[in-house]
Formats: sequence, structure tokens, C-alpha cells
Amino acid sequence: MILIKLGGSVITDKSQYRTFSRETVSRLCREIADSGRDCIVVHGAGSYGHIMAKRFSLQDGYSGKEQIPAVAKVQQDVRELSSMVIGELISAGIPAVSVPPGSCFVMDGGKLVADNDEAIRALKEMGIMPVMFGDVVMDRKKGFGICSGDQLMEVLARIFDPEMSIFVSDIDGLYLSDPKKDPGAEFVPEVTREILERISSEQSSDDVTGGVAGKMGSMLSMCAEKRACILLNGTVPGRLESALRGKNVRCTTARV
Ligand code: IP8
Repeated sequence: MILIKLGGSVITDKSQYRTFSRETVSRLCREIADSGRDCIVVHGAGSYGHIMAKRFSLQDGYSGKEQIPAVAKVQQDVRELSSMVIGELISAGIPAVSVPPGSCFVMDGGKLVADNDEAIRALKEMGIMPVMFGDVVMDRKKGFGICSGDQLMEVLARIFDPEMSIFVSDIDGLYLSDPKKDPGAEFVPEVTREILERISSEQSSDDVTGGVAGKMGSMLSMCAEKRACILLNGTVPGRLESALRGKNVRCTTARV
């Protein structure tokens, strides 16, 4: 089984509140279906989550009642996004259902407590893909917090023990500086914890969940459990399908 995270940067326009990249999502879902591989998809929140979460500091937990309508609105927005992703998966021939983490998991000081996995296991056994996504999740210590799709990838990897995990983004992989600002940015084909420490202090992000450095941290903890873990560019047609078919593609591989 292969775990795939469709990042918010490929499924939405992250600069515009609630902008769904339908054509790209539709193509990626067809690539997953055409590969014939057994997969589980997780997706990010993109502009359906980060913009509003940042405006109301939802990632820091409860600080005042003016945040409460934003908690409800972000939950509504990411559910709407998920419903559109599910629509594209079903159109590609993949039976999939949305499983909102905020409705079945809690967090404890920012750490996801995912002991309630019976429904997702049962869905998978029935041949239905359970699709989770970055969400606002209630937190035992902070009131609420943001659960990223990357945290869900780590949890699902523990539950389903995938042979490979693929993070799909809008960049070819990891660079030593931001390739969108620096055309000469050096590409990193293999990332280790040491390389990551150098990069994370150098790059800032608009993401409430840590951007590329946060993702790499998740990838490194996942591959520590002996799983191949790669980051690739989903805006390039065919790249995800090639990776799913076991071909060598341009990507960054996490190594411990
Ligand atoms: O896009 C963030 O999830 P991510 C979730 O996977 C929210 O980092 C609600 C901002």
C-alpha cells in the first residue's frame, strides 16, 4: 500500500482564499487510478485552511472567544475542500470517503491522539479509501489546534505500514533556498536530519504548520520506521503516476 499526501500547494492556489485547483486534482486522481496501485490519499488544507487559521492564530490554541467563529469556518472550509477532492477521486473510479480528523481524533498539546482508528481500518478493508485532511482538531491542553496532513501521514503510516509514502507538492523537492525566490537554488536529492537543520533556520513560511521544513521533519520520522519516503512535484503531469509505477523520477528522498 502507498500513502499519498496531496499538498495544499497543488490542490489549491495558496495565495487566494478558497481557490480549488480542480484540473490538477482531477489529473492527479486519474494518475492514482491509472497506476493500479493500492493507495490512501491524505490532503492538505491550502487556502481553505492556512489563511484563516493564521489570521486568528488557531495553531496556538484558544486565546479568546473571537477565535470560535473562525474554528467553525475553517472546519467548514476544509470539509468543503475535502468533498471536492472526494468528488474527483470518485470520478476517477476510486471509491473514497472523507474522514474529518476533527470529528474522530483529538490532540494533546499539539500531538495527535489517534487511538480511534476502527472506522478507517474497516473502510480500507471494505475497499473504500478513507481520506483524511489537515483540520482544526480539539486539543486537551490548548482547547484546539491545527492538525496537519503531514501529522496524519505519520499516524496512517503507523496504522497501515505502507511500502512507500509520497508527498506531492508544487516544487520538485527540497532546495537549499526558496526556488520561488532564488532561481539558482540548489536542489537536494536526498535529505537527512543534518541537512534539514541547516535549511529550516533559513526559510520562513506562510503555513501555520511549518511548510517544507515541517514536511521534511515528518518524512524523516516516517522513513525512520524503514519506509521509502519521497517529495515530488505534482504539477508535472505523469510524475506521480511514474513514481507509483516504481520508476525513477525527480524528487527528494528522505534518508536516516
Ligand atoms: O495543509 C493544515 O494542514 P496542512 C490544516 O496539511 C489547516 O498543513 C486547517 C490549516
